[in-house]
Amino acid sequence: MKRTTKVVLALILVITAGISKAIFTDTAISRGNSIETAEFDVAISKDGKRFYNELKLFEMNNLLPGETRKSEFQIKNRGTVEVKKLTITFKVRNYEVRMSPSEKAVDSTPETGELGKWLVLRSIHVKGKSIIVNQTLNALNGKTITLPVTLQPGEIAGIEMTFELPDEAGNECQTDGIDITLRLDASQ
Ligand SMILES: [Ca+2]
Ligand SMILES: [Ca+2]
Repeated sequence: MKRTTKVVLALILVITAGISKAIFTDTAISRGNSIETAEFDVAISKDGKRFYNELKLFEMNNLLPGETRKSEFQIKNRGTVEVKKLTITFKVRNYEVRMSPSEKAVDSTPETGELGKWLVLRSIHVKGKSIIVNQTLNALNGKTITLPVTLQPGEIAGIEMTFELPDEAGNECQTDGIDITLRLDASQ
């Protein structure tokens, strides 16, 4: 009777020890943890093949009053997160290419171009949406327009801008030039 009790006790101890050992060794290991920030990177392209952080997109020559010209390019989200806000900011510089005889008669500022007073950005088309702008390039100088689109990582979207030199543009902007810098900003 006494032996039986001992055996029972011994068994209980063994079982208890076994459970304790199982709990102590049940360890999950997690090594090499790291936190890295997401990457925001948008790039532009003319042909949709190679994308650049900086790229000249267009050059329009011999523009005449009444003419409409389009500029098309592509933007790619090269980062690792969704771009939820995309803006385009304009910086405009007017210059005189030369003074034509008919221009001289009406333009008293040979150092400053007048094209930006007349040249109008009619609209921006992106991912099936049209943003009606209808502002002169001079009015757009320094302005930021939000494009109502999002870009998933790896996604490419085409952007088309329509410029128009209205019929009323006079001789003062003959042989004038305009230098447009577009900045695209992407954010969460
Ligand atoms: Ca001038
Ligand atoms: Ca001029």
